[in-house]
Amino acid sequence: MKLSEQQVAQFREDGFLIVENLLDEAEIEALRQRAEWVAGGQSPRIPKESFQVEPRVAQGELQAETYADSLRRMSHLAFYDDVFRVHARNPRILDVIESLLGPDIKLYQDQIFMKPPKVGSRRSYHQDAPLGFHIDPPDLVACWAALDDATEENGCMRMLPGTHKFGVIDQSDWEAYERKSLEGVLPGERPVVLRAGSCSFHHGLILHCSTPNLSGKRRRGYAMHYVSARCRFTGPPEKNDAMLVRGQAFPGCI
Ligand SMILES: O=C(O)CCC(=O)C(=O)O
Repeated sequence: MKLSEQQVAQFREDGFLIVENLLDEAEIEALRQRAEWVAGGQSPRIPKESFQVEPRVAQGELQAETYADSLRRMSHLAFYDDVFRVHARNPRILDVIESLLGPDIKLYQDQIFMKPPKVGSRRSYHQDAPLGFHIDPPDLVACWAALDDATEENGCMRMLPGTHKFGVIDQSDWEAYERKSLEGVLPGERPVVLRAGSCSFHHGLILHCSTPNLSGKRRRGYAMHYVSARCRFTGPPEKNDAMLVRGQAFPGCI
């Protein structure tokens, strides 16, 4: 399932790439059921810090029908739970990542963005790599797997192709993109519409956002942030719990 040269070239040009139907129905269903179980508070292993409630629910402005439908995201699941760990090591995903990052790969973090119906909020424009990843160089690629169909109505991600070539930009520039985006569709902006089971892969420096879920349908997406195991880790060593998922680790690196 390695990418073709053309797909790699497209990723290098645009900063993202869609691979349709990468996961089969059984894999998606196993992830959905496990996500439901975890969101229902039934896993004794996943700590409460892994759960983030939608801000407007937390502030009492909105109510969700269930706790699961109040959640914005659940993080670091593959580090505690076998079903998510199997997904993190899925050879079809890792083949794609290897085509983009090389043979030595670690999982840095993973998050299910729950985007519940009516309640799921916007994620403003940002780049991933500067958000506390502490790696040099920022060789980071995210695999975002659609657990439900992701549409413009239920708040799919939106990418600004080519912006990964800017390098790390100032957060005030992210905010400028965000302000303009709230006024209307930005020039070149592309909605990442995906059928459940399809995955998008995005570069750690591409500018992207996701819109609120205005629909009555869920939009869960499982984002795995992979890094090259050859990156230097620039944070405190005790914060480095990245998990080797393919190839080898190197001394002094993440
Ligand atoms: O799923 C979302 O709403 C946001 C995802 C995102 O920003 C990411 O995976 O980097």
